[in-house]
Amino acid sequence: MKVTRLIILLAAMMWVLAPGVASAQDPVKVAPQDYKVLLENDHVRVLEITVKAGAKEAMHSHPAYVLYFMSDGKGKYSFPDGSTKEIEGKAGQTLWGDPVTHAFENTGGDVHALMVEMKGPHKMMQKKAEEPKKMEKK
Ligand SMILES: [Cu+2]
Repeated sequence: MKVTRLIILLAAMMWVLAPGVASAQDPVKVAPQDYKVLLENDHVRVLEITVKAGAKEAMHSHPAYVLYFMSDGKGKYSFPDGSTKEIEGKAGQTLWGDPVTHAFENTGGDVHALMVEMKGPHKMMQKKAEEPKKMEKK
C-alpha cells in the first residue's frame, strides 16, 4: 500500500514538474541574453543569436532547424551523454540541424547568427501546398 502511494505521489510530481523541465530547455529561457525571437507562428520560430566570446549556454533543446551564420563562429557543443563536438562556421554558411539537446561554449569571437526552428509535421504542410493544384484541375 505504501509503495502504491509513493508511485502515485511520484507520478503526480512528474506531471506537475514536467512542463517546467521542458520549458527550462528552451534556449530563449536558458540563455535569454543570446536569443531574440524575431518571428513565431505555427510553422517556424526565427531566432537572432548573438553569443559573446567565451560565453557558455546551459543545456537546452532545438527542434529541427536551419542555422545561418552572419559572422564567423567557433564553439564546442556538449551533449547529455557527455560527448562533445567542436564546430566552426563561416559568415554566410547555412546549416541544417536535426533536433538536438546540447550545451554550447563560444570558443571563438562574438557570434551572430540566424536560426529558423521548424515546427509541426512538414508533410502536412506540403499537402496543404498541393491543394490549390487539385482545385485548378476541376
Ligand atoms: Cu543550442
